[in-house]
This record gives sequence, C-alpha cells and structure tokens, in this order.
Amino acid sequence: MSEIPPSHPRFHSLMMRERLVEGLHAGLCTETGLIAHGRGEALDYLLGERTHPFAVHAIEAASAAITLANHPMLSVNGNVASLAAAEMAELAKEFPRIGIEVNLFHGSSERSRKIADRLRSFGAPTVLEAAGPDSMVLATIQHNRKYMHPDGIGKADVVLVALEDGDRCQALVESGRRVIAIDLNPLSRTAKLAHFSIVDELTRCVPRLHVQLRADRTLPSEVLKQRLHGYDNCRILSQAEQVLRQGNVASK
Ligand code: PTJ
Repeated sequence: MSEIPPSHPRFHSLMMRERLVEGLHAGLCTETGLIAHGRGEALDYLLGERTHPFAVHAIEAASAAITLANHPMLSVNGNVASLAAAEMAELAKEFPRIGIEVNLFHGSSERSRKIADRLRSFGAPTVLEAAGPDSMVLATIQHNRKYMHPDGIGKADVVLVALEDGDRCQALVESGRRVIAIDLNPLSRTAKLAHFSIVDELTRCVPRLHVQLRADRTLPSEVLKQRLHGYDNCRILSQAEQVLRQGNVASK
C-alpha cells in the first residue's frame, strides 16, 4: 500500500483507491471495477464529496423500509466488498435479521467465495452466495446477475443494491421486491428504477444507514410507515441532478 499522509487534502479519496487496488490484488474486484470507481469519483467530486440532504432523506426512507421488512438483504459485489466489507459486516452483525448475499456481474465462483470469506472475517453472521447449484433466477436477466440464493434474495422483500447495473435493479423491482440503491449517478437506470435511491458515496452512506437503523429499531411501525408515505424518490433524484449540474463545488 502507498504511504499517504492523513494531511493530504485528498486523503480519503486516495485511500478509497488503495482499498480498491488491494481488493483487486486480493481477488475481490475486477479491473473493470476500477473503471466503475473512476466514474463514481468524478460524480462525487461534483457533489463536493459530502452527504447532501437528498441523500439523508433517502437513507431515512431506506432505513424505514429495511426496519419494516420481513426479510431484508444486502447485495454485495466486488467493488462493495473492496470498499466497504467492514462497514457492511458491522451492520449485519448488529442486525442479524439483515442478510448479505454475494452477487457478481463478472461471474466467478472463486471471487464469490473470497468476497464471502472477507465479509465473514469482519464478523458478518450470514453470508450467502447467489450462484450455486440451488440458485433461483430472475428470468428477465441474461447475465450472471440473474442468480439468487433461495434463502437470501430469493425470498427477500427488500433488497439493497450498491454500484449495481440497471438490468438487475429493473428485474428486482419487477419481481415485486422493494429496492434500495446506492449510486452516485442520479441519472443511472438503477437510480431511476429503485424505490429509494441514495445518491451518495458508499463508504460515507453505509455508516449513516447503520446509525439510522439503530435509531429506527425502537420506533413504532406507524411512524416508519408515515415516513415512507411522505417519501418521493423522483424529487430526491431531481435535487441530486440539480446539485450535479451546478457543479459549483470548491476545488480540492
Ligand atoms: O464485482 P462485479 O463483477 O459484480 O462488478 C461490479 C461493477 C461495479 C464493476 C459493476 O456492477 C459495474 O460495472 O457497475 P456500473 O454499471 O459501472 O455501475 C456502477 C455505478 O456505481 C455507477 O453509476 C457509478 O457512478 C457508481 N459508483 C461508483 N463508485 C461508487 C458509486 N456509487 C457510490 N459509491 C461509490 N464508491
């Protein structure tokens, strides 16, 4: 790993790159994952690398949806594992009713196993792998993302996907599941199709979601339902797009 002094103005961003490169060398993510990260970085730069109120509102709604769900699941791919395996595992450790499932675009059973092992090494209690002999499939998808573990996303009513492609998000929505997306691009098909789109950087918003879940755990379900009732994802996306188009953040 390169030596990056914490005083460097771009410390956090550079550390994220280091995590991804380490993830690549450890067999967690792919070379194309690095390219996908570059797109996210550019968008985050325009957002001023901070969590905006539109993302906070989406996180609050996502937390309500997860808290009210019967079988909530987090979907983890190579980039998510490289960037935020510890954060995802911490969340699942405190909330064991929230399962984790490894689902990959570039299919590889070896990579899937390494990602599952990484999550378990951080203490995640339930980690399933989507592709396997008993897998269920989302019929409208042609590629590797179609697989679902029958005890995981196969029976989930709420699924959180991060850094996801539009086909799978669409298929999950069409299957009747509620979908939460983490995606820095408010114009992506994923962000547009999901029920709750968190336009924020993954490693910033997962700890926030964790804190929100803790706060929501003891709230009456009527309060959470009311929060969902007042939520408008189209408005959230247009607010995010407006900030991006202004792009008037101070340069760093
Ligand atoms: O590990 P695999 O095989 O499942 O592949 C994972 C990748 C990420 C390569 C695959 O899902 C992919 O190609 O994704 P896309 O279609 O490039 O979509 C990724 C989306 O996530 C884009 O809209 C990016 O702007 C966004 N993004 C990238 N990095 C981050 C991000 N959003 C939030 N936080 C990030 N750190």
